[in-house]
Amino acid sequence: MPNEFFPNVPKIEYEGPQSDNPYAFKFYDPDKVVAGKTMRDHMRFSLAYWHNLIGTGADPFGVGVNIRPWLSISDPMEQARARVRAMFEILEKLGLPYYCFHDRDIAPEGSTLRETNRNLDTIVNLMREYMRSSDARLLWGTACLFIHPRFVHGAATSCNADVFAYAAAQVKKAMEVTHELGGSNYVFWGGREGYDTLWNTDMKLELDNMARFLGMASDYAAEIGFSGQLLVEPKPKEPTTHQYDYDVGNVLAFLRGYKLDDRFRLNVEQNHAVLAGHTFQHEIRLARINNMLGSLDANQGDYLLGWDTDQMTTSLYEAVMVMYEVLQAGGIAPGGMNFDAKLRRASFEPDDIFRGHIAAMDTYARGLEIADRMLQDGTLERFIEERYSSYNDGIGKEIVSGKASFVTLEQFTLDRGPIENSSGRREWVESVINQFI
Ligand code: XUL
Ligand code: CO
Repeated sequence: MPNEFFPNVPKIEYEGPQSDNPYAFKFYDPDKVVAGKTMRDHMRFSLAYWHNLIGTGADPFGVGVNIRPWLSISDPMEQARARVRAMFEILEKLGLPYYCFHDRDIAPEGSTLRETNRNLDTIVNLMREYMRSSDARLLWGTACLFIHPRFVHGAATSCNADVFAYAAAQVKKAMEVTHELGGSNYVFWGGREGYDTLWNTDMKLELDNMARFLGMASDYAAEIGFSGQLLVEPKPKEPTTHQYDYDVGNVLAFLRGYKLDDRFRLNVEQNHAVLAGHTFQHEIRLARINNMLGSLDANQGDYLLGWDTDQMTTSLYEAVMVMYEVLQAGGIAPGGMNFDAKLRRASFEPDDIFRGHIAAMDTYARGLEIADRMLQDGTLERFIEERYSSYNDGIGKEIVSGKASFVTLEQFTLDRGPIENSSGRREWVESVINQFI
């Protein structure tokens, strides 16, 4: 077990709800079987490289505060190597089975793309070395198309064709290294794909180009034999005023409109759902019923702040919503639950990385057990079935089987008496959930 950067943190074990050990799981018991699968296999938890190995805790009002010994190494490649060591120490100590990264998180840019790719290869080889003696696997890779100044106007939706070309070349390489590391998925988050004002924007060209870009990417994935899922991650705003991949509904329509929907699925994130004015449950449900649910960025936004706070999930209610949908989807694999989450700025000690992940892992573990009990009991599902039972026979059956038309529906209705409705019983339904919690 590596023990270089977090000497005070032991391997985190399950100790049960009575434990007061901050470095122990209270509810996440990886080998415990729930609904026919171990908790480990249900959750497929993943570490986000950027928040944990790169994040400094800087915000628009203040400098970085995080104590991260590896960040003080001045040689960029040496620092990149140290970050890999720190990551594997975190993964092993937490027993996290997966990790995710952006290409530029793991290795620094050189002066040309060729030099940058060389740096990337060096670090990817090092990661492959570590993976030989670790159980941790790559959940997904992605490309950072938003930090460097060249992406000031976006990447695939930039007004500058040279930038489109650069982004394509960068994603080509990012897909190759994801494939080399055995990644299960590849993610497209449209970093700056959007606009600040329509008064300077050719929206039609930008959207067409974004579709062209995704089309080329999926062609290239096939060319190199990458059989993992390709995932688009919706987000409505930040950093642009309007991001094109607004929410699940919007991405779904976009992919269908450009005939890309059979090649992509969705990576759905709680905080992005909230920014779009939806619950996470809404976004997961919409993806699920359209067979587009690919993976989850498992975090939590602050309901009082209007930006992407990317917090560790500690709300049990949120976790129940998530696991209720995931169980009904038949699981999240080959996706996973990636902690695209950072610690609050005031939680700056290295050990907070562990406390934060333990908190979130325990929250989802409880969510899983509660959702499983709810589904086994079936009270809510029976209520829903009964609520829509008018579509099981008579005129309802004619409607859903496609036999009805406006003419037959008029004939059915013209001489009928008043219609009777039943209560939706929202308060009772929500109280049933509380009984399980
Ligand atoms: C940004 C965000 C990204 C993606 C990966 O809000 O969620 O970190 O998950 O690019
Ligand atoms: Co995300």
